[in-house]
Amino acid sequence: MTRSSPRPLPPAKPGGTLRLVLGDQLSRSLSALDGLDPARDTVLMMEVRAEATHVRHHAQKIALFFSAMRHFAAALEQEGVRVDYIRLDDPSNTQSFAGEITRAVERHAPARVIATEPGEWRVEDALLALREELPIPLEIRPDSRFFATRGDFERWAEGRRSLRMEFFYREMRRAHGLLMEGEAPLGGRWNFDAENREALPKDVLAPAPPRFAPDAITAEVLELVTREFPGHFGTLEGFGWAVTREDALTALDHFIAHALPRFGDYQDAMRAGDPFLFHAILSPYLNVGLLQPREVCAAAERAFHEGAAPLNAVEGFIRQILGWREYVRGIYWLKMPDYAHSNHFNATRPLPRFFWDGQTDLACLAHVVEDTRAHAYAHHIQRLMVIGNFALLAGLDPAAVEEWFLIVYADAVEWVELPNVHGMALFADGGVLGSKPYAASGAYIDRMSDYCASCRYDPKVKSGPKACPFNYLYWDFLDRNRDKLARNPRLAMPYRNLARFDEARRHTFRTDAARFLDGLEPAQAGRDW
Ligand code: FAD
Ligand code: DLZ
Ligand code: SF4
Repeated sequence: MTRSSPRPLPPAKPGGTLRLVLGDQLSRSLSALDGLDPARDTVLMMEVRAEATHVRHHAQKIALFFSAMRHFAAALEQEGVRVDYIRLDDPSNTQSFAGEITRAVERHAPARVIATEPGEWRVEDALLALREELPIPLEIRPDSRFFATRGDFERWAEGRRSLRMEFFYREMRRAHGLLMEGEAPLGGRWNFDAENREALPKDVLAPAPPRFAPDAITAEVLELVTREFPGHFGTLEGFGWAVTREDALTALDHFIAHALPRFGDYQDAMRAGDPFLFHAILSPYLNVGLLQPREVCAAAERAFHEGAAPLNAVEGFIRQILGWREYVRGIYWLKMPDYAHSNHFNATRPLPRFFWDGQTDLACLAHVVEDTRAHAYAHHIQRLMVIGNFALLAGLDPAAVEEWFLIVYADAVEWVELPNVHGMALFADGGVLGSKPYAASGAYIDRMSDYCASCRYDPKVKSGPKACPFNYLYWDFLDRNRDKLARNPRLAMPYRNLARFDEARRHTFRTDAARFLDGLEPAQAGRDW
């Protein structure tokens, strides 16, 4: 089979179609595979250094992509499909998509090339440039795995002053008939978020997430990644991601049976040393294509109708996929490439070193960086309200923060990472995606986690050496961005509270914040971790 015997594939019969499958397109239903003729066509899959190193991805992320790609190629071959699988260590590999597609066109002399829209603007730009160079047509098909096409989102967005997720989500519920009773939302409400904000009591234990022991293909990939990408962030120890569709389906069943029933209640909770809680841990599988959003939402809806999970959990979960996931993709393609360059707060501070080594005495940040290093995973509130919130309050450079998020999470593909970081966490887009920044003081983290119990800082103290840095950073953030935020009706309450502090108090916040921020050691560019 392709991945275990890297012999060159004999050229295809001339006149067939070369079909591209990229690393995040591992779905048998991929539009590039529609109409595949096994007798004449060749599927091209490429492990290339350019993709593995354009940012220095977490080692588990590279291993997940490569192993899932190799398993997908093997499954296609078992079906009798010709797969030209270019391995990273193939001596003739040019190590870029453009180089490998050009070589494959020379080798197989196809009549045309068919691709599916890539998940990143950068890759699509390169494909469009290559199309100008190739001697044969290159067709790029819409990605039909999403509920909404890029065109559907554009039509929804057209003429709207405000592009809020909630309204898009309602349209999607109607269009796809999920959790609907005729024209009305099931249970009489579109959104059960108000019931989904409980802190996690000590005695509530979360189910252990399923882990999948590496098989021979994965073991070979783990060796390759160890050898070829030393110094990338993160550990490969305990690698347990599903890399086949069968195992990804097992992970889905596990979530539906064991975690979904309490997903809603504890969606925002955090616990030291346990990043998984009642979360799905399905985003890497959805994003590489092993699972389809439609089947995941259908499984959750079925659990509700069978009485296995309550509506607040099921609606909350479906909203993440049918709502947020589709919505951020729509925003990404609507606004790129300019979107990535906005910087609403003119934030320029370099990334602190502790983002890589976790060495900080802010316990919440140390825990989330460690979870991230160990698992290439952290759940939504850890990303948004700990790391993202800190980056927002500290005025970190959005481009540096975005690169970090793209590197460290196994599920990070730019169409989903960028809007979440740039728009949701950093408000660097000035409010395209969110109606207000998710800025919060230490009180929020204290309420939703057990991190503060082991921290040298006190979330109840507002200034001085014992104060939780999130507290003075929060007030200083509001104070210094008054001109950009004070008129936002959703921030009326915090600005009223800020107004109650006299100038001396505000000065203390300012000086505490400056002292803290000046003391942050910046990460060294190009350093190995
Ligand atoms: P659950 O919490 O169980 O949610 C279920 C599913 O809903 C997820 O698998 C995911 O597919 C989807 N989902 C939930 N929230 C979002 C969201 N905001 N946007 C898009 N889909 C969502 N998600 C990624 O897939 N890749 C990223 O690179 C990524 N970066 C993020 C960066 C920041 C700063 C923030 C705040 C969020 C980011 N997210 C990203 C969204 C979300 O945090 C992850 O999808 C989620 O943590 C994945 O874990 P899970 O599968 O256990 O999700
Ligand atoms: C993330 C990733 C990595 C690490 N390596 C590859 C690769 O070698 N070959 C490939 O086809 N895809 C890879 N990917 C995923 C691509 O970067 C992905 O296709 C883009 O992020 C989306 O356009
Ligand atoms: Fe984080 Fe502040 Fe709590 Fe420490 S006290 S864990 S810094 S929120």
